[in-house]
Amino acid sequence: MLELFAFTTPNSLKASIVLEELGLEYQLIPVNLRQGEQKSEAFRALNPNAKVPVLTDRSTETGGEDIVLSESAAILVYLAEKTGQLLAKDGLHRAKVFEQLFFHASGLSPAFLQAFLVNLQSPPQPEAQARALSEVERVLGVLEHNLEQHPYAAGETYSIADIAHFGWIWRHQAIGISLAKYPSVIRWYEDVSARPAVVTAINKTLAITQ
Ligand SMILES: N[C@@H](CCC(=O)N[C@@H](CS)C(=O)NCC(=O)O)C(=O)O
Repeated sequence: MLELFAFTTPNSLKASIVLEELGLEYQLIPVNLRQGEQKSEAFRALNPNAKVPVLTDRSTETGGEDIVLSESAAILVYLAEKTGQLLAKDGLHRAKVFEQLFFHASGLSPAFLQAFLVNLQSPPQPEAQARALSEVERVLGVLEHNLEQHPYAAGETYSIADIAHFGWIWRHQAIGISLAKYPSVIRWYEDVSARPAVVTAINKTLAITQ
């Protein structure tokens, strides 16, 4: 049995999308970040870093050992490998997926998070906002260049790399970014948004706070 501890956030959405794409049954367990539930002792026992998402896998196929996993990229890789989908077993495509996942975790995700946090500051910090947005624009430019070459983030086929990027780009309006300058990103974003699994995951993620 799979459990996903999540909230209405970009990183949670990634985990929900991969579960829906793979057709896996899971229980969605809300962790209310606004009420600080991520800092509770019970949640810290699952993830000492006190952040969502967290996945637990209590499947019999894990040999009786419970798997508890944090970090959205690690969750994507774990579930892709568990099912043999959305990540090539070897070769160049696998390397390209990892290239995108590391770019995501070290570049795109921190840039979006920083811009999101700076936007929440009161009083507003225009200089910090401009600096954060310029880094978001830079990483979007990198993604645009990538998506000009092929339909998906890691090449010709949809993979967990697309799911990783989509999680944050889904929230571009919340940080005041327009995608208008990035036509290939728009083409890709519309394509991924229309996938039934992505629609379901977004609805479930939004429903946590509705
Ligand atoms: N690198 C982590 C980041 C996780 C993360 O930043 N989660 C945010 C929500 S998107 C969170 O739980 N924030 C609560 C907090 O920082 O107190 C991942 O990819 O899973």
